[in-house]
Order: sequence, then C-alpha cells, then structure tokens
Amino acid sequence: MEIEAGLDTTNRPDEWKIEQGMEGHKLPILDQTGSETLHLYPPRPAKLMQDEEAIRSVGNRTKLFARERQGWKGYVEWENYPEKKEKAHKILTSQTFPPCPDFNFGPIPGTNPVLPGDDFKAWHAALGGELTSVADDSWRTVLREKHSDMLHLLQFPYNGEPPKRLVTSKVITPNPLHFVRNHGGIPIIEKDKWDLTLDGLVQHPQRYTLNDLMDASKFPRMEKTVTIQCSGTRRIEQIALYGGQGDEVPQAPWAEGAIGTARYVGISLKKVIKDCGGLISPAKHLELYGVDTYVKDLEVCNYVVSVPWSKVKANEVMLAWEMNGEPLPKIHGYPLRVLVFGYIGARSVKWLYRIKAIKNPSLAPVQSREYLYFNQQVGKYNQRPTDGIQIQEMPVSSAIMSPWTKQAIVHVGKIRCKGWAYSGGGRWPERVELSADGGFTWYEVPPGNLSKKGKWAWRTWEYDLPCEVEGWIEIVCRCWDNSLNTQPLNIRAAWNWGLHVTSSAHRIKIYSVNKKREITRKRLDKFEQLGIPLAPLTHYDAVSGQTQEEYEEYWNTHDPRDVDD
Ligand SMILES: Nc1nc2c(c(=O)[nH]1)N[C@H]1C(S)=C(S)[C@@H](COP(=O)(O)O)O[C@H]1N2
Ligand SMILES: [Mo]
Repeated sequence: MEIEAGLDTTNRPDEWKIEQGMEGHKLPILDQTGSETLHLYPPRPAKLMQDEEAIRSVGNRTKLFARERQGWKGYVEWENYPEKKEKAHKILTSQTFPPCPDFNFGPIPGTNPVLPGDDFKAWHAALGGELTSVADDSWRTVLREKHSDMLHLLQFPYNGEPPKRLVTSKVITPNPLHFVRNHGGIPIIEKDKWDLTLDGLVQHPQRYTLNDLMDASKFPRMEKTVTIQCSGTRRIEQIALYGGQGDEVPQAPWAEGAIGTARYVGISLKKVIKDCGGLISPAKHLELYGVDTYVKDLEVCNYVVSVPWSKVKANEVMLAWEMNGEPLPKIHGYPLRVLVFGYIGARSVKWLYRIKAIKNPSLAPVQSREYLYFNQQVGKYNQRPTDGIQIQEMPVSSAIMSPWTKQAIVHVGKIRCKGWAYSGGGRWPERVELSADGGFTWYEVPPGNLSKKGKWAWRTWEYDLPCEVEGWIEIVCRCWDNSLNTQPLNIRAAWNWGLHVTSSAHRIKIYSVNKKREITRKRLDKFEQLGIPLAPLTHYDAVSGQTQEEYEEYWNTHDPRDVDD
C-alpha cells in the first residue's frame, strides 16, 4: 500500500495519549463477538431532558420534602414514607443531569476541592424542600470545623483527608484534621430537640434524649481510643493500577489519610438495648439510621446500615457524644454517633436518630449493595451483590506517610520514614517492617519506635531505613498483627472492582542519592560550587562527571574499550 504524506488527518489531537492508555475514558470498547471488530465509542452526552409535567405532577416539593422535626436542619425522613421515596425517584428520573468527570479512568483535576460533586448538588436542587440549602450549609460547616490544609476530595457530599505530613503528626488525630466521609449533607441538629428512637424487635421500644443517655447512674460511661478507617483508604493505588467502578461518591479517590484516631466518650449500645428489655426473637441485627439523605441509583434514602447483635453484646459498639474532649463536631455526627470498633468506618453511623432491632442484615443500599468485596474476576458486567463479601472487620494494613513516591532523597545511608499501621477486629499491629529493595529483605521497625498499643487503635511509627544503593528503589512497608496476619505484597493481589480495602503492602518509589559514597559526594559538591539546584531530579545539567584529562588518564592506565582480536 502506498502511503501519501498529507495534511489531512483522521486522528484526533489527543490520539497519541489515547493510544497510550492515558485517557482511558475516551477509549472505544472493542466488540469482537462478530466476524468484524466493532468500535464502541462512549456516546456524546445527550441533550439534557426535563419532563416538567411529570415533575409537576409529583406535587409541592417544599411540602413533600419538608423538615420532619424542628431543630433538625437538613433532615427529611424517607424510611417511614415509601410513597415519598417514590415521588423523589420520579423527580430524579424525569430529567437528566450533566455527566460527571471520570476521575477513575481519566485525569484527576488539580484543584482543591478535587471534585465538586455536581451530580449530588443537582439532585439535591431537583428535590428541593429541606434539601435546597444542604450543599451550601455543608460546605460552610467544612470551612468552620476543618483545618484549612485539608484535602477536599469531594466538595459535596463532603469527603476530605489531611495531607500526608499531617496524617501521623499526632497519635491522636486533632478533630479539625480527622478525615471526613459523607454520603449526603451535614445536618445541623439542636441538641435539646434531638432524641433517639429504639424500636423493632425489642421488648419495650423507647425514646431517649441526650440527657437520658448521659445519665451515668443508668448507663455507665465508656471512654475509648478508636481508629476509624474507611474501606476506601488508599483507593488511589487501585485506581492507578486499573480503572474500577467510577461512581463519584462511593468512590472518592482516597489516599492514605482516610483513617483517624480519637478519644471518644459515650456508652455501650448493649446497655441501651438492655434498658429496652432486650431483644425479641428472632432479632440478630441492629439497624442504625443516620439523619442525612443519600441518593443511590436515583433512589433516595436516609443513611442506614446494620451491625450484628454479637458485636453489640461484646460491648464493641458505642454511642458517643464526645470526641477528643469536645462535643462531637457537627461534621462528625453531632449530637450522637455510633462507633463500631474494628469495623469498616461505614458502620459508625453519624447523626444517629434511630436504632431498629431486625432479623437479618439491613437491606438498605449502603449495607446490601455497597461496601462489598468481590473476587477480582467479578466486575461491571458479571456482578451481583450477593457475590460480594460484606466488609465488616478491617484487615491489617499500613502506609508510609514520608517520603512520597517519586521523591529523590539525599541521605548518608539511612532514609527517614514515617507512617501508620492498623488492624481491625480487635487485633493490633505487633510489628512493622520496611524493605528498601522491593520486599526481598526486611528491617523491623524497633518496637520502641511504634506508638503505644491499643486494642482498637492504629500505631504510628518512624524508622531510619538503611539504604546503601544509589538510584530508584522501592520502599515497602508491611505490618504483622497480633494474630500474625500480614498484608498481600502487591496491589494486584487484592485489587477489586469496587476499589475497596487496599490492604496490600504500601510501596513507594524513591530515588536514592547516597552521599556516603565518594563519587556522589564529590559530584554533589560540584553542583553546589556551580550553584546548580538539585531539583528537579530529571533535569539534565551539562556538568560532566570527569574532566577530559581524567578521562584520557583512565584509558592510558586501563585496558582499552576495544580489543584487536
Ligand atoms: N450518617 C452517616 N454516617 C456515616 C457516613 C455517612 O455518610 N452518613 N459515612 C460512613 C463512612 S463510609 C465512614 S468511613 C465514616 C467516617 O467517619 P468520619 O467522617 O467521622 O471520619 O462515617 C460513616 N458514618
Ligand atoms: Mo467509609
């Protein structure tokens, strides 16, 4: 075939990037089911549609989705009103919304907030009523309660984590730096207007005010140091390896900061159940209701999950009103939240208002359709919720907070490292190990370099990792817990479509510049004399490592490069 040079092109300007897999969201899917391969391109966004008549037929939204109770700003009760849920669903399905950016396969914006959450904002606006101002109110609460250096992964529903340097700067995470994971808005609840309903399969259903629950003569106080870890922690490593489910909210692109540790004060849920006369058969689970509104598959609900009674019975489920010596911040569930020790963060319901004793694990979407851990060969086109393991106890994991991947480090034989280690289910880190050679040889972090043990808490650590070599190395961190569980050695081994529980050993690539070596030391001195900055690593500087005389002198005194025969 003759190829003519010409100006006409059928390429798109980003052809090369697409061919190199750098714009995965623009790739056609190849359909090879027939004799010819078909290219299935992502469709252009269709024009937005709004069926005004259908929306109007639902009725007055301000009345329909009104605040259920005075003093509970941002609260719409959905679970008691199936017909209200249906109407909300009709509103959301009678129109289309602008598509959201694909951060999972495409580029992640370099902004803070990283993602705006436009779809959730649009859904809230479309529903109206009490939800109208929730997005703005929530952001105001973030700005009021959170550290100004927080990395806002998603503006609404708010999801944010501290930057690496602040994740482990304290063993107890200061409240403004504790990560936040929300599925909906942040309700603003007046403590004196709040109460908790306990119903379902209990002998005597009850309502409790906060003062009732704080009555120490009735419910003994409990004070615990508890680490909350989101199952999405370190998700970005799975995303970087392979694209997974790209749904914006459940899949906030967390790094290592979706974990935090605080000292909580409250009571054991078990005592409250006892106060209600105990469970009635066949109750085996407790369904926990949060005030906030969550939209899943355009269905609207309150945030609802469940925990098994066996966990409650062991006094491992706490109702807490105090966090690090302060009333619970609004963003963390004021006035009362649940803490399920050693479980995935998703069970620790914030803005708790109802507990219902039930027979089986909750059918609510967060419990039954999300936070599921699938086999690696289960993905978008062959997934059924019943195939996933319901994530409850968290496995052992760890992370290096310093240095960062792709950093160059000038050192004299040891690289200063810092990080955290955690294990769920009442197990705790016993040993943290670091490798400077990709996981072949392991150094133990001296036990004295780990923070104190706690049954339900992480341990922070630091270590000067010996490193003799120059060049790119991979530092790996892994933890062994007290049951001798440890972490899979690579991401692929634990990769899953839902991008949950990135528990593999944490790997970072760093460039080692070892000043203990004479050649390196001399060369660094030369760079300094010439006033050439060290960064960036990959910049070429025309400074030879040898003078012409040194070069020639070498060949005069050594075997030549070439041989004659
Ligand atoms: N009511 C309510 N409770 C909730 C959530 C939520 O969206 N709504 N998110 C859960 C998830 S997934 C996690 S990881 C933790 C995070 O707790 P934090 O925001 O206090 O760090 O809260 C859990 N409790
Ligand atoms: Mo979570």
